[in-house]
Amino acid sequence: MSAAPDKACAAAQEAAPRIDLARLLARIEALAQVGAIEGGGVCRLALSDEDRAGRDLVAGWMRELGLDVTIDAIGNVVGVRAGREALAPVMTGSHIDTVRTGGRYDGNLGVLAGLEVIAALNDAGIVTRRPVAMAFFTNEEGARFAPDMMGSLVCQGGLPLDEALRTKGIDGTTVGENLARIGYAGDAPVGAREVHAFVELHVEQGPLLEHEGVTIGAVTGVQGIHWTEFVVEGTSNHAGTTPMALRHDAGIVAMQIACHAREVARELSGGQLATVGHMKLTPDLVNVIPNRAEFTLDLRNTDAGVLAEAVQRVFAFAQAAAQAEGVRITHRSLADFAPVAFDERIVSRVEAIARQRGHSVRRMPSGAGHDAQMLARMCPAGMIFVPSVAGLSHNVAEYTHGHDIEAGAGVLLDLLMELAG
Ligand code: HGY
Ligand code: MN
Ligand code: MN
Repeated sequence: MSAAPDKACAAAQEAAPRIDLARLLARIEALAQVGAIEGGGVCRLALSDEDRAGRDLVAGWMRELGLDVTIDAIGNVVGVRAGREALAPVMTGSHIDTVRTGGRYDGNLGVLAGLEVIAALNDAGIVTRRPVAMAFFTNEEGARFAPDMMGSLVCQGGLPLDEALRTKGIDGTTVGENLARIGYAGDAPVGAREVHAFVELHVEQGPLLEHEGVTIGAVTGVQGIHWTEFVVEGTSNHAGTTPMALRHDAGIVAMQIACHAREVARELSGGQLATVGHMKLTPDLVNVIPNRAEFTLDLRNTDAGVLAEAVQRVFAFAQAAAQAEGVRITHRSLADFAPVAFDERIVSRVEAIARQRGHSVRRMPSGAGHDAQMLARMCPAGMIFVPSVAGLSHNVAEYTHGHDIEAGAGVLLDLLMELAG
């Protein structure tokens, strides 16, 4: 009886897996048609009909590739490719929900590159020792339902499922209602799955890599994120008959706080960031002093101490400004995440593999929040960045060159294979 080919021989027969860029770009293009908006961007707010359509498309691709697909109670969708041994999987993934003026790469690239890695392993007939999983998490953006990274946060145990399901969005409906409405209130328990390691490929969404001409970012961590919703209540009155000294103008206090937040960001060291992205005045009419102002404040910093100081200074100013104008101010936290450091073993492997593949690489923190920062609470996690043209994101003109996508997906492939043995 001829000797069975030994492992080395069998291994030699397996072609080395490779990223098929055309296939990956075709999927990016196809997904970008779901919720497509003027200018080449995408609007797929979490749990919207467009999000459902995107989910159906990607989950269909996952099943076509033979993955065992499960949907958990917060709507996270995970596909697992079996390994030789029934061990905790190595996972990759990101999100496919977008902001209202989203691009086609934010989140989507990480999910579809994960899918491409699965396809490459299938094509090469490779069976890794550990299972390889790929996922898309619910409501990473937090633009409709706060906080951001909601699905991965619930999965990790940082936000109770029932609290997440009760969360009201900017349109007054809840996460639970919408999850059921789009048919993604899954029956798999949240957070039941052990994960051996997690790696997320994502566009940088900032200007650094392009500015320095570097192809790969070995992401060291994610900066702290602090979101607050303020409501200011004053007295509506006639714009033409009310003397300035007698006003209780909710709108001007909101605007003073927004301007002060920018001043604090300028004065503080360490790259403090401040953004007022949403502001709504009531009754929102040209000749009526607003009696209500609602606005959000997004404060971020890689340094937790400086971030805390920024919060303290803006909040103190807000109280004083409200008192001076004789209006009432209340606030509620929408998100409060400390800075996260990724696992040095993952960061250094991203660096080394990028170099082995002949790419320039640099270490850098992430300005944006990502699902990887939540997975980092439960397993070794890290991220791979690729350049964003003109540093644009959360903008329909968001773009990343094909050769950079291929580079990032190649590093992801090698790292996942290494981690999965
Ligand atoms: O806001 C963020 O950083 C992310 O886009 N959710
Ligand atoms: Mn993202
Ligand atoms: Mn985003």
